[in-house]
Amino acid sequence: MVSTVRILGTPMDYGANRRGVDMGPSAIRYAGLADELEQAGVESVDAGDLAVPRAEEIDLDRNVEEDADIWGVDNAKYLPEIADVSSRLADRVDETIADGEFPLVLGGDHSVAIGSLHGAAREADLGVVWFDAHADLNTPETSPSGNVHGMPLAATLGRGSFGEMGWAHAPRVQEDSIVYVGLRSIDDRERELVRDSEMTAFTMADVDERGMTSVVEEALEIATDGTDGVHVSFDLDVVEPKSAPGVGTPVRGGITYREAHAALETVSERHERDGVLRSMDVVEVNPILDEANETAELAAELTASAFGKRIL
Ligand code: 4U7
Ligand code: MN
Ligand code: MN
Ligand code: MN
Repeated sequence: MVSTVRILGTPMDYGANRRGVDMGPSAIRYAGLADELEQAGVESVDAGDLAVPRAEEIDLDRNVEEDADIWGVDNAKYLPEIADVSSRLADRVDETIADGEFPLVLGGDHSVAIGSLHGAAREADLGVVWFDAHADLNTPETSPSGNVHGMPLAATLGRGSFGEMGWAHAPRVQEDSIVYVGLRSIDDRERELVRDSEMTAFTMADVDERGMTSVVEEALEIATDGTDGVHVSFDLDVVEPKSAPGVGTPVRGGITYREAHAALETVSERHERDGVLRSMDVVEVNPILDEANETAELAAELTASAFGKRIL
């Protein structure tokens, strides 16, 4: 059983290349998240949304070169805004855990994970299971897009120029406790970074070969080894775009609707045995690109599976 789940909406889209992902938290709530959690037998409280200034309200004339002056970094769009939101989110996550509740962060683009991980790893050595089509390991130095949602794991690990950024780097997250599930779209320079890292990567080919349950069981073995708890980060683009069309960066060949449920049911089974789950985020839902809020509904259902909802 999970303690009371505290919903932390984080309507941030600075990290993504498409507007609309800032409406993710509303869409997931509208899709019935609270009911789904109730059906899972879990109590939840909604802490509302973190204040994220609208992109239209910030100075659009301010360009990347000015950011570079502030941070000594170019090629990381909206970095000062992301730093501000991340620090505030990290405080909320840390507070939630200190209050004995479970932080469920609703994104927003995947840059929200920088704050979730930072907060969850303040008082604990943290393992991570990262469900994603993408590796999200670019640094500003390697990123082909400059979009920070492709960089959160590099930020957490303090790689490249993130090493100087205390709001990003979370030293109690160790590389060898991070596990990917569902990878299938990796940039050329990023591929080397993943290969040379101590992270474990279960690609779609591994899911094909071994089946989702076995992959997630092993992912949890690795992420719990030598840590105090596990953060699950679920990027909806890990799912096949036919079942999850409302994402900014869809990639064919993803996990099926059923595999997605099996993955999170496996997480909840493990959690029921030994309480490994510490925090979670559900990210990249973009209702503007969705069909009839289907992706947000899936996000709500999957969250319930993670917290113990069963068919029978
Ligand atoms: B997501 C990309 F170049 N790798 O860095 C990049 F392909 O959070 C995509 O996983 C990143 O959705 C996708 O911009 C970020 C690109
Ligand atoms: Mn991602
Ligand atoms: Mn992704
Ligand atoms: Mn995406």
